[in-house]
Amino acid sequence: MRSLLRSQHLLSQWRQSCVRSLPVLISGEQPYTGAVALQQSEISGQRNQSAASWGYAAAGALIAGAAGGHVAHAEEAKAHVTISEAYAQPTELRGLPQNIILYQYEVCPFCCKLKAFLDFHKIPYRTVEVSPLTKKQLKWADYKKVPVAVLDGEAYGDSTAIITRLAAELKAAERSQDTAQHGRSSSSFWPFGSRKKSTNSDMASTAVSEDEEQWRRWVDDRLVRLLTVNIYRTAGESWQTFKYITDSSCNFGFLEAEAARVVGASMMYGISGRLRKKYDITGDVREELYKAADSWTDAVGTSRFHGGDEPDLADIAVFGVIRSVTCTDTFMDLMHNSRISDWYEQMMKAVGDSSRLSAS
Ligand SMILES: N[C@@H](CCC(=O)N[C@@H](CS)C(=O)NCC(=O)O)C(=O)O
Repeated sequence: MRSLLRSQHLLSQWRQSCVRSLPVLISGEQPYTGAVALQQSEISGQRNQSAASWGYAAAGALIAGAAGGHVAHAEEAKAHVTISEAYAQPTELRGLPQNIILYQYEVCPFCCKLKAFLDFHKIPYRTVEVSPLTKKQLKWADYKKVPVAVLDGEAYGDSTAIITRLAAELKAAERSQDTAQHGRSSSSFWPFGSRKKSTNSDMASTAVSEDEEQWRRWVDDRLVRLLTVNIYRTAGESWQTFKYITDSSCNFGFLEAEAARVVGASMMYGISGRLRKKYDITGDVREELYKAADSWTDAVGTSRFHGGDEPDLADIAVFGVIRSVTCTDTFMDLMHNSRISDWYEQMMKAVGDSSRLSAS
């Protein structure tokens, strides 16, 4: 199987996914029913996602400063973005949202983690690409990090908390459907249209065990950080990362993109040592990443997924953040030098095509 993953076909598939990702602008549906009237051009329907990470915002702010940009936030009242405890089951369920708008950076690992969840469950969503320079798309909100998910008009922040909420909603909806359909086959249930998996396996995939939660924490506390220090490890890799970041966003003009590459890549390379210290990553960062990937592979064991026959939330989290760096040397090295590639390939197949809505 590993040799299959390393075949030319898959390598070229990964590479192709790196050049297919520029934004497609879509319909003018209003994503947020509160204070914001969003411009059509801000809603994007990108079908593909991949690549890099956190330095995005830091560099964006720096470039805005370097270019003399001034981020002016209006004084008007901000709409509240709810940040729940990341792993706590929501106390109140509102029903599966029919309209999901994701405010995101295309390549942010936390956003990619959330998109992996939505893609796997075939939950349709639209995206709004946030400008790291001005954050103007989030000026209505009292929380400025991405992702922010607007679920039927209510705004939520923190990728893990949003996934926890949606997984609980999904489970509750499936349970009530099972009850309603008692005595009949429930395999046709899916509130969002075409569905490729059966209800029972989906319920299993949203069950939360202690082990699953531990690995989800590991993704946020360790894996994302390891990926971050790796994609800025050398000057060349830092440049590669920023090139992908700017190519993936519709919010960089030509000069801004050039400035972001030069300033952002140098800055992130310059502070990569400090980041390692801050994240307590000692030793060779690539080796540490391979070790982390192998420890995950060991946790998956002989099953197809950590969740067994179906991915669980830990599988989805690990997959989502790794997919965010698809276009980097870090990704290719990771696939070649750790034992994670078989699992990753299974995840690619399980998640399938994106459920992001394209132009209507
Ligand atoms: N715990 C949050 C972390 C989100 C986060 O740090 N996002 C970064 C982008 S990768 C961000 O928005 N940083 C602040 C900024 O851009 O100003 C989550 O899981 O959603």
